[in-house]
Amino acid sequence: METRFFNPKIEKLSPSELRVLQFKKLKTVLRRVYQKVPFYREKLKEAGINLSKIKTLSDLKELPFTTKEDLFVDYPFGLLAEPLEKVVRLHTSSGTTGKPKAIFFSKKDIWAQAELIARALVMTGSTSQDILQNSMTYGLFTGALVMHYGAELLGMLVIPAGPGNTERQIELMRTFGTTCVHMTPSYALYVATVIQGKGLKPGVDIKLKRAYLGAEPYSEETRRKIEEMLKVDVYNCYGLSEMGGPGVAFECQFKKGLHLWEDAFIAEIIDPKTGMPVKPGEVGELVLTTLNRTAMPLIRYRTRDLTYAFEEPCPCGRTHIKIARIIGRADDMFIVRGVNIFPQQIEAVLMGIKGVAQNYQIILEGLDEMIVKVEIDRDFFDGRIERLLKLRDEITEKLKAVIQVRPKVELVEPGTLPVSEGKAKRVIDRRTL
Ligand code: DLL
Repeated sequence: METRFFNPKIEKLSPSELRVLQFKKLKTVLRRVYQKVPFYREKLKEAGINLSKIKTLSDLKELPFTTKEDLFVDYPFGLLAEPLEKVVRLHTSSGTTGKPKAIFFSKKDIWAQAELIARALVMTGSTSQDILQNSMTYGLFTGALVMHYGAELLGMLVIPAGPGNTERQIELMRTFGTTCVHMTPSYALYVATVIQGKGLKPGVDIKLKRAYLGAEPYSEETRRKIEEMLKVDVYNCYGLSEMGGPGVAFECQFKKGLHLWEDAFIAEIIDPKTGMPVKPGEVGELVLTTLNRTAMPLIRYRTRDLTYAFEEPCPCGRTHIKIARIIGRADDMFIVRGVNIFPQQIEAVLMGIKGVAQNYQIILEGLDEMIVKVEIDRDFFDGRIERLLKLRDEITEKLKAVIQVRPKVELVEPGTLPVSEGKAKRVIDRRTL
């Protein structure tokens, strides 16, 4: 694939030029939050920070973190750095506290994020001739609207399908010749299964070229499965509402790590326990500072997402740092019999096993029991019980080898487990511990 750029000047800045740009923007952001956001003024004062002492980018690590809890301190408007008349949009994202996080956008924020998306779409080979079926949820969730604006900025034809009603999704794909879709990976697996079940031929009846999948973690095995089933290139798209939604980091054509736009964010990877930077290439929590956002800038925001950075330059020519696909969220990790487990480890094992269909669920019960319910291909339910038992044993042993805990594996027919159109809920914890 030929490498094209939406904003070549910025995308190809040399690493040293990028650092200069970041530092210049950082100074402006710090000055703004100090003047305009009482919460940050107090926080910086409390930490004894004198902004004139911030002389290089590495001084950033002297500044205090912003946490999800901080978003609720002067809820909902307390972190605004612009007067309300300059704020044009609200998005929310469910928090751990029950109240949703309220994230505000100025006009500038909306178009700045749209540009990050447009860059990413071009980076993966899309052009204004492509037709994007946007099957994320429209509404308070950033997923659909933010992508929508980015795709329109590039000039794509956007079909604002929203999620669900899979029959209609397929109908839209066939009628309008959809070439790209944007959805969650769990929904993409489901749609792929329905397309297969109808006997439709990808490439013939359905002309998809690219699937932009994000909003929840997924494994390389899931990517491969969707690519095979739909005959598409799957690109991973990462983002979070607090940073403007999707488009914070995105895979290029080489699919080896996600470029994180460093003219828009400063990324740090820290040890979640100590708050100190990890060694290059080590896994840690991603911490982001916004450089462009005007309505609600955030300094050293702890995403709770675990990843690592790639050191080597990317053959696509973009200089912006690459992060690995999100390994898990610190919040999603669960502990069974003393072992730390991420749902994604289980997903990676399952999606690599022949016979496993698209859906699974993890149930934690009793004192510390772990049940993994797995949908498997329909032809396994043909009465040959030994074949079923063999598959069950294979799944159990492969899971045990990776997660160190032997789960109880239950095989179920395809279509039995709940399908999520938005983010999948993989773990149900009913333990009585
Ligand atoms: O999920 C924004 C988004 C929409 C990203 C559409 C990509 C596509 P939130 O609802 O605020 O925003 O949830 C953010 O979702 O901190 C991650 O834990 C997780 N997440 C998002 N993208 C990915 C991804 C949107 N590609 C939270 N891989 C983040 C893994 C992801 N996890």
